Amino acid sequence: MVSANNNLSEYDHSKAPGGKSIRIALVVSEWNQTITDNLYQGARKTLLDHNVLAKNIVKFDVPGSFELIYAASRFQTQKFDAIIVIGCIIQGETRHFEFISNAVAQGIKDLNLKGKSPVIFCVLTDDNIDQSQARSGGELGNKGVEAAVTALRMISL
Ligand code: DLZ
Repeated sequence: MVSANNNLSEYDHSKAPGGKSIRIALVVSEWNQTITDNLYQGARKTLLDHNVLAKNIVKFDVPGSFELIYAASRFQTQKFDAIIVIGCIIQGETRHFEFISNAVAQGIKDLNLKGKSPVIFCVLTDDNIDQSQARSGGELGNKGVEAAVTALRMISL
């Protein structure tokens, strides 16, 4: 996770294998799109840097983070080595934040328990947009980069 104490955006490249045969699906939520697009760009560039072929990186947009679960489950039934779900949920005035955040985390965890292919959690859950910007290419790195590295490491399992 990106934090002041553990910023994986500055990672050891040798710990993340890559390869031309790897296929990865990136599912991207359109809510808070400037943030999710930065996360996506960070993830995509990192995969390319690790020799994943552009044609093997598939992007699919969904309306909001809640929809990441269903879309990821569909990609799990296809031949993808890993799926990265990208979203940004920002605290509002109602309890919607808790419902969406918990549902997405539980849903993605459930997909991972199926063991078909790893689903990497790249969903920011922040108090405000400043925190999201800091973690999507700002002073605390880019969680999309971390998600890509995590995907490559899990594929090598
Ligand atoms: C409805 C909603 C709200 C209030 N906030 C967010 C958010 O901050 N981030 C996000 O990704 N999605 C949000 N959504 C949309 C839900 O994820 C979902 O798309 C709708 O409830 C429709 O199922």
